[in-house]
Amino acid sequence: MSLIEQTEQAGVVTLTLNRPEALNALNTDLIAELGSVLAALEAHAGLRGVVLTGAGEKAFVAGADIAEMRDKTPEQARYFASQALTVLKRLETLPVPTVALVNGYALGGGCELALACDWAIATDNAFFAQPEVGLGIIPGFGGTQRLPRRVGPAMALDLITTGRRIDANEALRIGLVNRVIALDERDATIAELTKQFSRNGPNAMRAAKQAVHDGQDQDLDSALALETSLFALGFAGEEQREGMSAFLEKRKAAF
Ligand code: CO8
Repeated sequence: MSLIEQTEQAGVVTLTLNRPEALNALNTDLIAELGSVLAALEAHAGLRGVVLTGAGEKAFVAGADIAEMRDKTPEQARYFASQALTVLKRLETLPVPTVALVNGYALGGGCELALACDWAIATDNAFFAQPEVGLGIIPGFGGTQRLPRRVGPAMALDLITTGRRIDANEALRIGLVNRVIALDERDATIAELTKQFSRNGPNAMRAAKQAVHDGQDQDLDSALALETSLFALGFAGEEQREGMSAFLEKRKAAF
């Protein structure tokens, strides 16, 4: 049975993680299915964006599956983490904007999954935490690296070493999420994102994501040179001509 529901509107795909009996906790099967779904999306030429959310109202993802992890040896834990990290890398490098729509609990691996998306929206019942130290482990799904890059090292270490839960408003204040919405605004928010992503130049969105992501790991001058290359490349295809002509002709661009 599928653990991920997939719907698509105008090239924007919504992936809904659906393992209700464990509050969508990430076990081997769910991680493998996410990997397969992402591999198929990589080959989707008309893809404009991806929204990742959790089924129901209570949880985005309540972490990695603790029952599955408890008896692992260090070698098995390393394998589990490395498989999962490969899937997250796939998500992070999808060439389209990706948004985590965090409904309810995003704990441990759930928070780390949200961090692998380009940005995040929280519903007003969301809670975030990295509670791993309370289980006698550290975050192993990228949390020690992506969380400090998102909120700064001091705030990341506050969350990681206390394991404390923060609500949606605190997540907004520290920059872990970009917006907070009411839980019942979920569908409308996805519809709005779909409208926005589908009216923009698809190649421009891809290039913008590449510039931001690749630039993060470079010094400023190299990163600006990368931006200039990608900016110039944008003038090589039909998209730029159509976008600018549409503006000048006072019509909607047909991308
Ligand atoms: N793993 C396995 N099962 C879980 C998990 C989980 N992370 N979270 C919830 N469940 C299960 C519960 O065991 C329960 O099952 P059952 O009905 O069979 O008893 C069911 O989901 C419902 O949960 P609760 O009854 O506990 O619901 P509550 O409303 O009382 O509490 C909470 C909800 C607060 C979310 C609570 O379930 C909880 O604290 N869950 C664990 C949260 C946690 O510690 N997450 C971090 C896990 S560690 C981690 O993510 C490490 C990531 C690094 C791994 C690297 C490789 C992937």
